Amino acid sequence: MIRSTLIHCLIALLLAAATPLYAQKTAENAAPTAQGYENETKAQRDARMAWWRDAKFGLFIHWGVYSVPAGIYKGEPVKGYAEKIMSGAKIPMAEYQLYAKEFNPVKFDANAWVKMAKDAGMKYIVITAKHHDGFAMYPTKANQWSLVGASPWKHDPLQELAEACRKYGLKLGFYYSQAQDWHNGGSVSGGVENKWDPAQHHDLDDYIDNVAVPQVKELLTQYGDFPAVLWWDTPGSNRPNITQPQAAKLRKLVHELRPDVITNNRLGGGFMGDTEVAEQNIPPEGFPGLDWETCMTMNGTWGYNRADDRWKSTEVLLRHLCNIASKGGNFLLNVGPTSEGVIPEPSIEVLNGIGQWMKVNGEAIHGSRSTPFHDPHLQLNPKKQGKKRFEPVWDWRCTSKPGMLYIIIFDWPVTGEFEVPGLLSKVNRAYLLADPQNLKFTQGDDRVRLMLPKEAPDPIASVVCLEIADAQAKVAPKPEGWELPVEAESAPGTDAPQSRTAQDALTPVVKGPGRHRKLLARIKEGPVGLLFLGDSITDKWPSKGLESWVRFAHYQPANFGISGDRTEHVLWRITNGELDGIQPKVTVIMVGTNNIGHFNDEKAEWTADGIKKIVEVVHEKLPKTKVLLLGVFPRARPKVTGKKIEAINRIISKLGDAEKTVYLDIGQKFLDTTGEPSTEIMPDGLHLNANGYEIWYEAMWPTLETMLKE
Ligand code: FHN
Repeated sequence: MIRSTLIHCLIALLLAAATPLYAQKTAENAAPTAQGYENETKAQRDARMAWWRDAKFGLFIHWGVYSVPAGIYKGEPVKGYAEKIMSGAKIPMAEYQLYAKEFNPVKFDANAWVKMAKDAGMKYIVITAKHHDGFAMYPTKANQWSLVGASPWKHDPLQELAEACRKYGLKLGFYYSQAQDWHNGGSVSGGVENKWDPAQHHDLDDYIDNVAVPQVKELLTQYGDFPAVLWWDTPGSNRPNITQPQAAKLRKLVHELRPDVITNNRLGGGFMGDTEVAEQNIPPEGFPGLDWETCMTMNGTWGYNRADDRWKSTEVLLRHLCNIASKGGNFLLNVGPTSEGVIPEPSIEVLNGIGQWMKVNGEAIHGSRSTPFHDPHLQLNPKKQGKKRFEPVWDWRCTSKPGMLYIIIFDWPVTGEFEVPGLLSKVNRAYLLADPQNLKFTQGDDRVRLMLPKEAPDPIASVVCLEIADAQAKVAPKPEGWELPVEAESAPGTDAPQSRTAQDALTPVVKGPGRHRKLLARIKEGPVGLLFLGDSITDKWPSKGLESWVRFAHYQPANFGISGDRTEHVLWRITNGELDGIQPKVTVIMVGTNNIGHFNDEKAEWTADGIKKIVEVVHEKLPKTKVLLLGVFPRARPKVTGKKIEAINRIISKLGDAEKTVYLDIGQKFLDTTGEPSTEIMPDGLHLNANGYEIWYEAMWPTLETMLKE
């Protein structure tokens, strides 16, 4: 009793002391926090995104002075991506600068590069204007660490590429490493302070104001209608670097100078951007409802590495293209040119191969939208433990356009008969993209049976067009009990967890010391669209192996549940600014259980009061969020009577105002027929097991989904 009274006094003091501070912070943040596109209507956004959505296939180019060492330092191969050799080998700045003197790409031919991309069926190019080594691949006025300032090659390849792109009808985008900059005072891998050369020690704010801001301004204003895309990178992968106000300065530039530019979700500071990025992987279901892109290397590196010959085949990359398109995404496929300006031959061969296929079958990719079918074409490999248990099945994929389905068949049937299951729309006509003659087919029992020629028109992938009677295909519903695997299909090592799956986002990051700080860093890494705030109830759930969490993935979820936290702790954390700067659309609050458990003598009013304060502070700190407040759950260990929980929930239910706070009591679902907490789903009397979480999900998802979609 005395203890809880003391705690409440302490909270009151903390709140009183902290109020002016966070009020002031909120005011400071107000201007840069503006998303810029918040007033954009759906029609405006659709118009702005139209070319990108139709493009489907683009070329990523990682090119810079790192192509001089090309993965080798002092005669030894350096582990990791070749473009990051400076940090990989901790090369001092003065020494690294010498590479610039050798960077003389006399064989660079912008027209040839763009034509190569066009012939491959690519519709846009994104090139590194500045990577983490800070070297500007264009003549910047911000400093001398650029092509013109430090290399013998006084060119502006961005300008030359822009002209070539206009000539060949492609869009040009710029990659800009806005937070990491190992030369100019930006952050470095492993943390802002983790620099390896005293010459690197500058202030991050100074770097943002005097390098990043002027350079981004140059990039946005010096290239006419380009860039069409601004591709941010590494806002802080598990390391706190760019802050919300710093990121806001860059976001503001884009908004003011080129609001039409498409940006990805990697700026940091809680800014969502326009497109989701999946790096080196293909999410099982894509990001339904969102614009997304998989970027991928052709071998094991982005920048040129002379020793890397792990080239993926045309077949593999073409299947990726079809697979990504079938999930509604874009494929940004990378090349790493040499310091002479030559794109490695194996890359060219693959692009030629894909280009030949696209000439015949490009219609199935360009302008297409995702498959209407539910099957993600993945199979479980029971022998594999942990990650990547699911493997893609290379049987077929589907893309769509109004009134048309494109069935892309990888595994051509020897029988000549191919079945498309689950199609309810009437098929009017079937034909191959490679041959417009009508194909015979029958339709019935929710499926279409196609009679195909014995020989596949293409050894890798052949496309059958189905003209259907409905603009949007009608398909059979998801089978009962069907669950989507959470693992991505392929995810070779990357230091970039920004493309977070639900599993990534909801799994507690680390155990042991510093866990809370790291968890927070991960949340701040953003963007966060859906925040769960709680105690062990949220902290523990991912360890239950729930594959259904992927259902949240589309909403950029983050989990800030800390085992053992009581309402006081949660309140203390958020009052003291831990969540400042993130802008979830919805915050789900699940607290209170620990208060009723640990302090059985705590009055219901007190617990309710703590929860009420949490809701208030969340609204104050995260002004754009809506709150889904779940009623306190019942518990059997130690036993807390239903009456007390009812009393708390009766009070907090009044917080629901249907506008910014929705209150939902789902506690009844966790009781057995006698009204006691069910040991079936709460074996320890306190925490839900996998079934319990499914019940929890079913009970709260309809409300949460409505709030997310509002
Ligand atoms: O560290 C970089 C890496 O070098 C490369 O640029 C990729 C491309 O997506 N992005 C970063 C890692 O996420």
